Amino acid sequence: MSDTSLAAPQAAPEYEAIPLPDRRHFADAEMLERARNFFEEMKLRHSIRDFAPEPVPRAVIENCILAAGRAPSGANRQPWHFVAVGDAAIKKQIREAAEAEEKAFYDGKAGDDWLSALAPLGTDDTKPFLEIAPWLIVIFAERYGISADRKIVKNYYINESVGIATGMLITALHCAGLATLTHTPNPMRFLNEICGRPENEKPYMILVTGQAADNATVPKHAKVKKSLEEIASFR
Ligand code: IYR
Repeated sequence: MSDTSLAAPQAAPEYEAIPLPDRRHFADAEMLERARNFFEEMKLRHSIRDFAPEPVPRAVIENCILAAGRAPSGANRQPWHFVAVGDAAIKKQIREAAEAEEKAFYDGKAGDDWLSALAPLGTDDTKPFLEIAPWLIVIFAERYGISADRKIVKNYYINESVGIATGMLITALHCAGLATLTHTPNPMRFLNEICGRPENEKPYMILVTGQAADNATVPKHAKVKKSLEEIASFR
C-alpha cells in the first residue's frame, strides 16, 4: 500500500466558526420558481443502458466529482473515493469480471423473487455498456481511515454519506448533460484489484457515464414514478 493511498484524517482540530461565506436568501416566488425548474430538470434524468461511444472531456468528470465531494458526511470524514476509468483495457477487465458475476446472479443466485422484480427492466448478464460508455466512475466507500501514524480512524454513517455523494454525482452529471447507469455487480470485490484501491475501501457502485446513444431506450416500467401523495406527508 503506497502512502498516497492512505486517507489520513488529522487529529481533530479545535472548534472554530467562520461567518457563512455565501449566504443566499430568495423571496418565496423565486424559491418556488427555482424549485420547479430543478424538478423539471430532474424529470429529464433517466437511467440508460445504451451509451454512445463518444468521448467526454475529463474536465467535465473532474468537476462533477468535485461537486459530489461537497456532500455532507458523518463528522466530515468524506469517506469516499471515485476512480474514473476511461482506459479501454481497464474497462474491458471490469466488463469481463462483472459479467462473470452477473452470469451467476442471473443463472439462479439472485433467486426467483429478485429475478421477477427485474423482469420489467429487461436486464440480463450482458453488460456491453461497461466498454462502450466513455467513463466508468467506480465509487468506493472508505470503511475506516488510516492516520499518518497508521492507526485506524473510525468513519461514521458511511453508507449514508457515500449514498448522498453518489446522488449528488448523478445529479451533477445529469446537469452537465450526461446520462448515467447505477450498476452494482454482486459481489464487487474484484474492483479493488482492478482499480488499485486499498483493503479499507469497499466498492459501492459503478456509475456508468456518457452520452445516450441515438437509439437509446428506457424501460417503460422505470418511468412510472410515485406521486407526491405517495412519497410525502405534511403534518
Ligand atoms: N446487478 C444486476 C441486477 C440488477 C439489480 C437491480 I436491484 C436493478 O435495479 C437492476 C439490475 C444487473 O446490473 O443486471
